[in-house]
Amino acid sequence: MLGCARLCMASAVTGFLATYGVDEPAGCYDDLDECDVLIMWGNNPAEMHPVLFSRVIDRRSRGEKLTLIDISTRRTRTTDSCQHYLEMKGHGDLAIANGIAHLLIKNGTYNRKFVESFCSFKAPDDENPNLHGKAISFDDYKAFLEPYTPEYVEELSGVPADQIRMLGDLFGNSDLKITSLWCMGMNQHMRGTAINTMVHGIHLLSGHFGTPGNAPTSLTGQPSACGTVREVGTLAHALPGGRVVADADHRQQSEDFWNVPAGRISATPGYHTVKMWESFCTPTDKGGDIGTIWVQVTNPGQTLPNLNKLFNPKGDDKAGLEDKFLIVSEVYPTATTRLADLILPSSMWVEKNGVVGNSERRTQQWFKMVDPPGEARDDCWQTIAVAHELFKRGADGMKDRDGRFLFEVKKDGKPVPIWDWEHYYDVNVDEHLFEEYRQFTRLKHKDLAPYSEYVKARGLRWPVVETDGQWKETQFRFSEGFDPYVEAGKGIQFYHSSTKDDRGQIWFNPWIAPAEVPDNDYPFMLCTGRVLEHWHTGSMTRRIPELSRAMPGGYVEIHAEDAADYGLRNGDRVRMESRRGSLELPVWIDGRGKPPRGTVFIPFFDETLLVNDLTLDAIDPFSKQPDYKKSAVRIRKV
Ligand SMILES: Nc1nc2c(c(=O)[nH]1)N[C@H]1C(S)=C(S)[C@@H](COP(=O)(O)OP(=O)(O)OC[C@H]3O[C@@H](n4cnc5c(=O)[nH]c(N)nc54)[C@H](O)[C@@H]3O)O[C@H]1N2
Ligand SMILES: Nc1nc2c(c(=O)[nH]1)N[C@H]1C(S)=C(S)[C@@H](COP(=O)(O)OP(=O)(O)OC[C@H]3O[C@@H](n4cnc5c(=O)[nH]c(N)nc54)[C@H](O)[C@@H]3O)O[C@H]1N2
Ligand SMILES: [Mo]
Repeated sequence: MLGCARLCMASAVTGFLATYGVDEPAGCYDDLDECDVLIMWGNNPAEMHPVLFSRVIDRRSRGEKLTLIDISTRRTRTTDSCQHYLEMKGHGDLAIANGIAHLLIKNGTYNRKFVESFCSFKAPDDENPNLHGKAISFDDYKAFLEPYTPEYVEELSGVPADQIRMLGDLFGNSDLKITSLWCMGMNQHMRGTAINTMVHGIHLLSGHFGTPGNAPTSLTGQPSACGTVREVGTLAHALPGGRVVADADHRQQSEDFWNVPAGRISATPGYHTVKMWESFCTPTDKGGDIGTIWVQVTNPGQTLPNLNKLFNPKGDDKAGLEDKFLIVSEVYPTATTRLADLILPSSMWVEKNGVVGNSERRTQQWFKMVDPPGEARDDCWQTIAVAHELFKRGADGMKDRDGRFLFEVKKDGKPVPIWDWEHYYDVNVDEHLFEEYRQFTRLKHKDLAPYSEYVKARGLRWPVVETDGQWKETQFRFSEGFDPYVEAGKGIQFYHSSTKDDRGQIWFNPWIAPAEVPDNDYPFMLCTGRVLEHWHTGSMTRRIPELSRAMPGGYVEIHAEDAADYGLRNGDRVRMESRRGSLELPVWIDGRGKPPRGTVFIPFFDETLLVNDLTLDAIDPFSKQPDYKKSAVRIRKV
């Protein structure tokens, strides 16, 4: 079964694990109300997190002084609101982060007390590559950073040395409160884990951490990517509550909570998303050992990288795929339902109960508002109904330790036939699932309150701990006075530290070039992403007439001088070609976004113009997340 988290938040997860030993941000949205400086590291919140961004812009309208800095590979609507625009090349962020650390150390403006009390240093272990790398000393760290002078950083990143010095001065000023935000620019990155750790690292090194307004905050893309993916453990290697399948204790704890026989959970992690699809799209006799995939709430036929390799095999490679079976639960016809063998119509969010968890650790609950149309059914019901059908046929996997149906739910002591749609809403299935899951949350101090508290509170940030009969949420994790799990007198305590000494890890990682860079054959760098009007693949938003009229179809943004070189005017059609595929699109010069010379941008919402025919499927070695932001392409006028 598949969701899309690997394509979105995997590098953020590995970045948190490598830094703090536990996933998810320490800060919260209150930081946006408190900070003096807000740095966007290659994300475009004016379009992608517009509600949150308006909270920042409102402060300005009220006359508050706030410095906004956009570090980006192209001008966006976010740039328009920022005092500083630092235009970098792809992967320039690796050099910039090292440049800031270099200056903090060289100028003696790093926070020595914070570092000595709460941090250790790490570098990649080249002999035995692993997420936790190897310990290094402060002197090693200093030596590694030595080459990253502002001038060298300018050479690597394209950002002028003076602007690197400006960042160094800001981080070196302990009177300022600095919040960093990032999203896909840093996660969809061949060194996504590395750059995530490095931005955490400069906040730790400078001590801009753990007080309101001082926070390195990874924004989630999918509104519930924290809750329904990371916390509940739906990545292939994960189990709920921060557990992993590779750990025998974690498997046993999960088997106990679920009351399933010991040994039920396989010790071998499942395939990560890209590998899973490669296997599904490879004939069984050629090693493609996945025969069936059930897709819910994602549209991989449009959103996976390098689609041609997966879904449009040529000649011989096509044979042998006849026995593969694709099940898709969807609300609308999409690029993926077109590939499906079986389509299951699904209810949408307002048509069912739900619980989500957002970027700031806030868990929220809602009740169904309208009935689903026709034969559309809740995804959760579909899962339970299929599980019950398997149970009826005697499948062991659908039985618990006592031989009962895995998803048995009782009311007044009697099981309710929730697999029968007529009875699904006789009980609140969500509440039962939530209470079962709640037991899992304590291991990593991500404690949740009982379901009924969320009905009352409309959202609480974990850890939520009961004190004096009150369920209290946590604004700032690891920080004394806020986080109930920090021991008195500690100040800051990274209580899940990977080095088991309450310390966070400050990483050195070298700059490296992107997996594919422009050359004579493919002279342009292609970045892909989103627009305000559409949600990802546009399956929902393109059906809304106002949005569709405002942003009707795909296009390629190109710099005016590059356009002139190719004799292109606005609206002219071009053929964009990469080593993997080609696509014909209209050009947009000085449009919504403005890519610098030598780069182009294509949004991915238009299912008639699949930009993922062009994108590269290179992945980060630890997070396995693809880099959709850097593919080499060429342009032909048609
Ligand atoms: N309206 C709307 N809002 C959305 C979504 C939507 O589809 N529509 N999707 C949601 C989801 S799931 C997500 S993931 C977010 C995405 O939100 P964002 O990450 O803000 O948006 P993208 O358009 O994916 O990313 C574009 C940015 O990547 C940066 N970039 C390119 N290369 C690099 C690099 O090497 N390093 C760095 N640091 N940056 C680089 C560019 O500067 C560019 O601004 O938006 C969420 N919000
Ligand atoms: N080129 C390129 N590709 C990318 C990215 C990029 O930046 N560039 N970004 C990547 C990222 S960060 C993300 S998050 C992914 C997003 O990739 P996807 O998750 O594949 O994209 P969505 O359009 O959000 O797909 C969700 C689908 O679920 C359906 N749906 C909505 N509600 C329900 C429901 O309740 N039940 C069911 N069963 N279906 C429902 C919608 O109609 C929609 O088709 O794309 C990734 N792909
Ligand atoms: Mo995403």
